[in-house]
Amino acid sequence: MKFIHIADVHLGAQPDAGPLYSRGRSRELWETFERVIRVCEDEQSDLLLIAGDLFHRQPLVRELREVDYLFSELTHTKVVLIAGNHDYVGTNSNYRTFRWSENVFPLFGEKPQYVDFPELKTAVYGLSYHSREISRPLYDGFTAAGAEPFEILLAHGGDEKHIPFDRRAMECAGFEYVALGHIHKPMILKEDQIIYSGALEPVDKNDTGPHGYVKGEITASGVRTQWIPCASREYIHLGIQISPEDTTGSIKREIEKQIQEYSNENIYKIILRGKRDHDVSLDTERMKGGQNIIEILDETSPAYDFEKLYTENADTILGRYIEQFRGCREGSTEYQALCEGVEALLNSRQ
Ligand SMILES: [Mn+2]
Repeated sequence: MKFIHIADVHLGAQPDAGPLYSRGRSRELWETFERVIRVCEDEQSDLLLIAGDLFHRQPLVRELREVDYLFSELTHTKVVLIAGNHDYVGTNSNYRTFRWSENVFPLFGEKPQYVDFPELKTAVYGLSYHSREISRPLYDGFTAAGAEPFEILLAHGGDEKHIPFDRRAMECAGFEYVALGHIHKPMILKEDQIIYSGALEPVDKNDTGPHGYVKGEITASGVRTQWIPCASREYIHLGIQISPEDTTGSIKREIEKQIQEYSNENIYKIILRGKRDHDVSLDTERMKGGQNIIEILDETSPAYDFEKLYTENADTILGRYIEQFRGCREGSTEYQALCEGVEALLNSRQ
C-alpha cells in the first residue's frame, strides 16, 4: 500500500512574501498542491492523506470545487482528509454540505471515525476540528480497532490549545502509521511511524527550512517512509556580523553577496549583529536594495569605549550611569541597557 501524506497546505492564505513574490505567493500554494496531486497520479499512490488545514480559513464553495476537480482527476488514488483548526467544520462550514467526488473520503466528524479500504487492507482513522481550539487530549486513549491489517491515524495538533497528545501513548495505540499535521516544521516523532510532514509550503516568515511531504509504503514487513522536499521557496533567516568599520553601503553589499549564495528564489529575514560605529546610523530600508527581503532586524549595539567615556565624564550623570553597569557582560540585558542609556544621554547633549 503506497501513500502520500501532506498537511497544512493553507490554500487561500496570503503568505509573508518578499517584494519579488508578494503577488504570486498565494498562487504558489495552489501550484505546489497540484504538483503533489500529479505525483500521486504518476506514482499511482493508493492513498493521499491530508492531515488538516488544507485551507487557511473556512473554504469557499468555489475553492472546494477547484480542489475536488483536482482530486477527481486521480485515476487510482483515494483521498482521505480531516479538518484542522484553520479550516474547522464550523456551523456554516461548506464542508458540511459539499459533495465530493467518489474517490474522496472526508472524516469530518467531531468524534473518531474510520474509513475502510478492504482492497488495500487498510483502515484510516481520524476526527475533525469543529472549533478553532481543542485543549482536550482527544488522541490519548484512542486506539486502532483492528478493522484491517494496516491502520493509519490522521491527526492534527500537538500543542496546548490544539489537542495535546502523549507521544508514548500514540506509539502504543496500534497504528502502523500516524500522519500528523499542525506543526509546520517537518518532524519525525518516531521513525517510520509518527511523523509531521510539515506545511507543504512555508506560510509564515518564521517557517524556516525546507518543506515538503512524506511518501510511504506499508507492506507485511512494515512501514517505510521518505520525506520529500517540494516547496517552491524557503524562508531563510540570515545573521550578518557587523563591525564598527561598516556602513549602510558595506552592509548592503555583504547582504547581496550572501543572498547570491543562497539564491534570490528564497525569502529572507536579515538579522544584523555585532558592533556598529556609534556615530553611524544604519539605514535598513536602503540595505534591502532589490533583494527579496521581508525584514531587516537591527540587533547591533554601538561600539563605545566605556572606559574612556567614563574617565572623561566621571562627575556627570553620564559617568555615574556608566558606573552603575560596571562589570556587566556583553550581550546581556544590562549591557543593552548600558548602550541604549549612553546613546540617549549623548544624544541629549547635542
Ligand atoms: Mn493547524
